[in-house]
Amino acid sequence: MHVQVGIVGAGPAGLVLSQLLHRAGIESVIVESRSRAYCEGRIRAGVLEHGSVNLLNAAGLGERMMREGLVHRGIYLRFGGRSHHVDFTELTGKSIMVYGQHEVVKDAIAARLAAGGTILFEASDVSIERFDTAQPSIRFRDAGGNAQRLACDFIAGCDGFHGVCRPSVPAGVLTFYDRVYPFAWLGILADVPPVCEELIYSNSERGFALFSQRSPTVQRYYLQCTPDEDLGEWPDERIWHELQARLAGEDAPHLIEGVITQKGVTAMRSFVTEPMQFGRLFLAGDAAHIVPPTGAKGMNLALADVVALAHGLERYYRDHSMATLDVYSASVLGRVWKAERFSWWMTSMLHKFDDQNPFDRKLQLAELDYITSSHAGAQSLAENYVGFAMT
Ligand code: RFL
Ligand code: PHB
Repeated sequence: MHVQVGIVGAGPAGLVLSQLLHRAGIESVIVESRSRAYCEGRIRAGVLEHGSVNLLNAAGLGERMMREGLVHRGIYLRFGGRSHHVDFTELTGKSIMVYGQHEVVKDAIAARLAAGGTILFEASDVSIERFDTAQPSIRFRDAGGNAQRLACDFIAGCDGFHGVCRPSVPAGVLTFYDRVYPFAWLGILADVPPVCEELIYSNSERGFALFSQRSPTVQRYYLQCTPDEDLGEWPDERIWHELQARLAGEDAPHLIEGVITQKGVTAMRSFVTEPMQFGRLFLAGDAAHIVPPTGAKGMNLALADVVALAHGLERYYRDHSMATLDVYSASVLGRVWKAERFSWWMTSMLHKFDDQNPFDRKLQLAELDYITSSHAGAQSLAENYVGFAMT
C-alpha cells in the first residue's frame, strides 16, 4: 500500500487534516487504534474558537455544527458569590461555538467516508519507521489481525498525547517543556436544562467548577478534584450537592438536577514539544502539546496545527518545495505558546491550590476583580478565548 500522506490517529487533528488534504487533491490514509464507535463517543472538548468555526465551514464540515451548535457571545466568571459577564462580542466582535468534539469527529468521519476516504479503525501494533528518509512507512495489524505496511511520502503524527509517533523520534532530538497541576477535573454529562445561557467558570472556596453545555437538554459540568479521585466516592447526589455549593451566592442561578449519564476524571497538564517535526514526521495536536482544559484551547490548537501542515503539504505537491513544511513547527509554536500561557493563567486564576496562603488567595480575587472591572483586562481574556487568526 502506498499513499501520499499517512496519518496516525482519527481525532480532530487527523480527521480534519485528511479532509483538508482531500480538498487540495492530496490522498491520505488514517490508521486509528480504536473503533469508529469509540472515537465517535469519546466525550472531550466543547468550545470552538471563532477561527475554528470558520475553518470547519470552509472545509465542508460545518453544516450540522451551524444547525445544532450553540453560539455564545461570552462567558461568566463567578467569584465572591457573584457572576460577572465577559462579553466577547462587544469586546472583540467575535463569538464562540459550543459544539462537542465528538460531534466534530462524527461529522469529519462521515465526510471522509462519503468521499471515499480510508480510515483504518481498530489497527494494533502501530509503529512508524524510516521517517528520516524520503520513504517513511507505518506498520500495523489491521482489524483482521493481518500485518500491513503503509508506505507514504510523509507521516502526520496526530495520535494524541499517549500515541506512538512522538516517542519514536530518536532521543535527544526533541525538547519537552511541561508542568503537572496538583488537581484534576471530574466531568459529567447530565440530561438537564442549562443552568445559564452561557458557560460559568466558578472560583469558589470549595474549588473550581465549570458549567458548560452540549445542547438544550444535555449539559456538561466539571468539578475540581484530586488527580487520584475515586469515582466510586462520587454518587450522583454528592456531585449535585457539590455543584450547588460551588455555585452558591447572592445571585446563584437555579441549577436543575437530573440524570447523570457519564462521569470521568481528567488530569491537568501543560506540555510542549519543540520542534514539532523530524525528517518527514510532523506532529500535530495533542501529540505535540497539551493544555489544561480551563482555556478551552486543546481542540482549537489541533485544528490550527493541521491548517498549517496542510498548507505545507499543498505547497510540496504543487511546487515540489519543502519550504513551507520546513518551517511548520516554527510557524505554529507562537500560537501554541500563547495558548499555553492563557490556559495556565486561567487555571491559576480559577482553581484552589492546597499550598495557597491567604495572600495568594487575595491576589487571585484581585485578578478576577481586575479582569471583570477593567475594559483592558476583560478584552485581553476575550481576545485569547475567541482565538487568534489562523494562518
Ligand atoms: P486526540 O483527540 O487524542 O486523537 C488522537 C487519536 O489517535 C488515536 N491513537 C492512535 N492511533 C493509532 N495508533 C496509536 N498508537 C494511537 N494512539 C492513539 C486515538 O485513539 C485518537 O483517536 O488528539 P487530537 O486529534 O490532537 O485532538 C486534541 C483534542 O482531543 C484535545 O486537545 C481536546 O479534547 C482538549 N480539550 C478541549 N479542547 C478545546 O479546544 N476546547 C475545550 O473546551 C476542551 N475541553 C479538552 C476539554 C479535553 C478534555 N479531556 C478529557 C482531556 C475538556 C476535557 C475534559
Ligand atoms: C466543555 O464543554 O467540555 C468545556 C468547555 C470549556 C472548557 C473546557 C471544557 O474550558
